[in-house]
Amino acid sequence: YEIARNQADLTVRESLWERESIAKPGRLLLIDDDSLLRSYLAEQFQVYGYEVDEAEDVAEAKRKLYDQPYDLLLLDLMMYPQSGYEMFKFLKEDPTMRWLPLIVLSGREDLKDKVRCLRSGADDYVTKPFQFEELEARVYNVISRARQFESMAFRDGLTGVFNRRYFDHQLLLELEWSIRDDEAISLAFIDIDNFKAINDSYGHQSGDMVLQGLAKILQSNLRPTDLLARYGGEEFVVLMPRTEGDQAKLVIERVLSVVRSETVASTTENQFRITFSSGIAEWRLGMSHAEMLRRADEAMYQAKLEGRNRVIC
Ligand code: GH3
Ligand code: MG
Ligand code: MG
Ligand code: MG
Repeated sequence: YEIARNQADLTVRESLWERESIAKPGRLLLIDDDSLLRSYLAEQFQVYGYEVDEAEDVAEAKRKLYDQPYDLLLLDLMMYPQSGYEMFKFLKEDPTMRWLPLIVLSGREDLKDKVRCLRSGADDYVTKPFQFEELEARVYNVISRARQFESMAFRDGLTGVFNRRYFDHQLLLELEWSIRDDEAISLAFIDIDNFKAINDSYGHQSGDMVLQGLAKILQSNLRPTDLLARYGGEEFVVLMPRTEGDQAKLVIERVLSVVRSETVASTTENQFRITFSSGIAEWRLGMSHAEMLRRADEAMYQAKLEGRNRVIC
């Protein structure tokens, strides 16, 4: 495995990470019974900025997978006592690991093996001996595509904030964590006031721009730990961990005063200003996630009834 590292190329890649502030190219799990090869690969990938973990057999790989998340698995086929094919079965059965990126790195050059692995869900198949630069480029591509796909599946296409599916999933987790740590958590429903009028008077495209503009203002005025999502047409939700109801009300009121004072979107002819109404629900003992959503929604309707452009807890 003596492969000269291309220093120039590496420098380019390193400065790319810094410029784009991509934290790490990825966390890899190397599954191979050949300890020499594992240490060689670990060292090389680390030079390229990857975090690397090793497993010497399928059983150890399974343990590590339950322990922490990985961006990609590099899998050997010929291993003892279980072959790499056992890994495919294991991954397929667990919905959280079904789509884990995987590249087979094997000495087997049979067409049958290659096809079988690709059909079982491998993203790529590289035969030994290999050139490290080529392997790294393939690993990099597979991880980038997986990240791209993930961000598309969890984000709202118009505004770029999280979508409802992701929010619902995250709400369950965050509630569990708050209950376990005995901490407060609050949820805000935000609904634009008289939004239909913008669509009716200026067209759907202007309406879309307003939604994008509001999403931007919300995102930049919330804390990094707050979870913002577009929940419906002109409805956004914000989940605020470690935040009590009154604090959450202050946060959303502050955001509302920013929204009130700014132009959320503009065309050559028009500048759009909006307000919103918001309802807050603080989690209470025994409350389900559905009830929390319902309460925030009810409070939001109360805000509409009381004249809009306000926050009710
Ligand atoms: P209220 O203050 O009571 O909330 O009044 P409203 O007009 O905001 O509420 P209503 O529910 O009557 O109207 C919401 C409108 O949002 C209707 C729908 O056409 C529009 N809408 C929903 N999704 C989108 C979208 O993606 N783009 C645009 N431009 N409009 C959307
Ligand atoms: Mg082997
Ligand atoms: Mg609405
Ligand atoms: Mg509305």
